[in-house]
Amino acid sequence: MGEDGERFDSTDEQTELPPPGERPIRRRGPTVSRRAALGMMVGGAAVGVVGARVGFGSSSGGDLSGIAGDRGLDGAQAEAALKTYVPGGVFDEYFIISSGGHSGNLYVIGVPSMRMLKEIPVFTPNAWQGYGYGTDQGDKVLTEGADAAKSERLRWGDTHHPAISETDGMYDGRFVYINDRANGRIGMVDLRDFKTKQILDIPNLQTSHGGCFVTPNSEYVHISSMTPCPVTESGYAPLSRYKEDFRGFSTWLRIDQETGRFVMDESFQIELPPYTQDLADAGKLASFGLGFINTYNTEMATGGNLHDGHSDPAASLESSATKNDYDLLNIIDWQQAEAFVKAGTGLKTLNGMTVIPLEAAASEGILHFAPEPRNPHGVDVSPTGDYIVVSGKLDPNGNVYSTERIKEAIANQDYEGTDPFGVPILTLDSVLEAQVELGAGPLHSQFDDQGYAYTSLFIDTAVAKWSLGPKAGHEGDDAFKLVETLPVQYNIGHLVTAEGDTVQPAGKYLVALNKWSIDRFAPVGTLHPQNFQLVDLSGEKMTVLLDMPIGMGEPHYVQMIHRDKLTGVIQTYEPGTDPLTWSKSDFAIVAGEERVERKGTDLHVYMSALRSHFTPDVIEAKQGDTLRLHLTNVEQTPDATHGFAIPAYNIEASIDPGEVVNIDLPLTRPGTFAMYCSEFCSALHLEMQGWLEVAP
Ligand code: RUQ
Ligand code: CUA
Repeated sequence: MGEDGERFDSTDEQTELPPPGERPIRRRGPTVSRRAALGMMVGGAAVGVVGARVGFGSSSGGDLSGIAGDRGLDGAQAEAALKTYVPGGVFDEYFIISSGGHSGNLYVIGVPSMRMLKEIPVFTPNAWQGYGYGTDQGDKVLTEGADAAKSERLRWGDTHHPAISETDGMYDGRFVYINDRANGRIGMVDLRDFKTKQILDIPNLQTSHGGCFVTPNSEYVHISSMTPCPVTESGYAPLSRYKEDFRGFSTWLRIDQETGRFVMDESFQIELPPYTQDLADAGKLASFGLGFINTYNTEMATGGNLHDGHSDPAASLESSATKNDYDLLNIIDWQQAEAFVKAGTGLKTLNGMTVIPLEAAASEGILHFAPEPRNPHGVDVSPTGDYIVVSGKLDPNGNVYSTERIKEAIANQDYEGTDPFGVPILTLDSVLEAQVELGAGPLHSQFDDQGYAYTSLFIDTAVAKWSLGPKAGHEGDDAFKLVETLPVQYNIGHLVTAEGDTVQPAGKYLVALNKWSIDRFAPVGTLHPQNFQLVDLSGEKMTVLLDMPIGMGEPHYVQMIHRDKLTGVIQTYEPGTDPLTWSKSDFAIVAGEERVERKGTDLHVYMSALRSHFTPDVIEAKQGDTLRLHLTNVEQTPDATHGFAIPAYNIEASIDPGEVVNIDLPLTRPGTFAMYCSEFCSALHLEMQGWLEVAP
């Protein structure tokens, strides 16, 4: 593992690369032919590493520029190929942890190669990893995280906003949290083994869109409601009582620093008005202790555009939720909230959650509002925490709020009044520092290490690069200025820069998360994949390097973490480990301890898996028994994972080296059923099979 990325750095001084589409290549000095330019570019780049222009020919005997020419690649494309190719055995410099949208899962992708490394099952069963197919790990996590009233067998989610745990405002590579936009849930994945350990169905949240973030020292993971829900006892309230009976919630889940799990008796919610809460972000450094949530539909529209057979477009939710010129940015002081909860008075309990009532949030300085241009989408805090960028689908500006001004305005009670629920609204003038016209449909912003922000423009289908202000090193004319706009393909939603949500982003790479791909890939039916586009930020101008199709679900947000941060990743479990608890399983065995114990109708089978056999490989049971299978992979060789399937009973497990898996299986129908190892583990993998006899 090594110097990938550096080797072909575009800071190479001999070349000046044109944006794609501008030909031929121009160099400082005399114009040269495309092939010659490419040859020199490659040779020049090699100098930095090997110190001489030796050993950089083509292994097949041709010259590299010839290969590029034969493949029809121009200089810029060949350079992009060199900048993104990562040889086998060399590791990518960054990892993207991506939401998976309707797949309900997370993806891990290498940068700059844009190779898919892993799918992590979270809300959706996954046969490969045996998640949700009869094992305690998958079944327990999925069942505990599914509201029984909804459905015990809730087997899908819509993942939107991953949040990596942080220490001192930097990703620390310990845990990642991911919300389920559809069902108001949150999942926790341990980045030691990249497995989901906990799913929480959050009380009082029906849905949750973009409100997921971790505070700078992983004190809390935050998740807010999207659509408000009724807070009546039955859970029902007519829409005519929307204002009275519906509420939103900002949820602060305390993180156990050892396990990454949610500590419910130290978690709380802040009751919010029945607006629609959207994106959110944590304050950091200058704004540490604050949280920001965008809202729209402060009109409290509920729709209803069809009456007695007549449609009334003006009454649609869409038009009635876009009437106000301004919506309201929620500014939450979570330390104040924490202190209020600790004091213990004036709280209420709602469905098991400690809740700070709206009136208390308003009167105790826990919640303030600031006007924001109507129907905003993204809210993003700059690396130093000094600027809060709000962008709105219907407003062409990046709206920059200043932390300093917000604090002053709160101290001076610079209010223009209150909302209908008594929450003080700060005057816009007192808190807004700048508006930067960026283009049509600004959604989300990310940051680099040079004081620039990058904002996605959905309608313009572009990335806008612009400078922040003095607190980010840009003074006078240099401040708050649009610098460059890069077209992307097509209709970008989110975007991410390397370590972009931390106090020290790396810049370097940006990935545009495009909703549409249209003509970028061969058609594969009516629904095209999304398009992740890797953008090089290291040169003078932004350049698109590579397209990556995402053909499973629709990702929303992603985060990009340096590989060096993932220090805790294990290769094998300690012998006999239960991955859910990280402790030694009560059911662990070592080779030689395999046995069958009958306790009434419970048939306990302690089974080992070792290349290339299960012991025992025949299980004799009776109909009516419950098979309690305790399966230990007794290997310690990395990657020596075995599978275990009893297809007739819908069982599929994956047992990693050192892992113990438990399967509880009521044997309801008789038969003699094949069981087999479902992971190609060895030359005699196909011999790794056995029988389950269930006598009538
Ligand atoms: S939101 S495309 Cu689902 Cu994160 Cu803005
Ligand atoms: Cu064990 Cu295949």
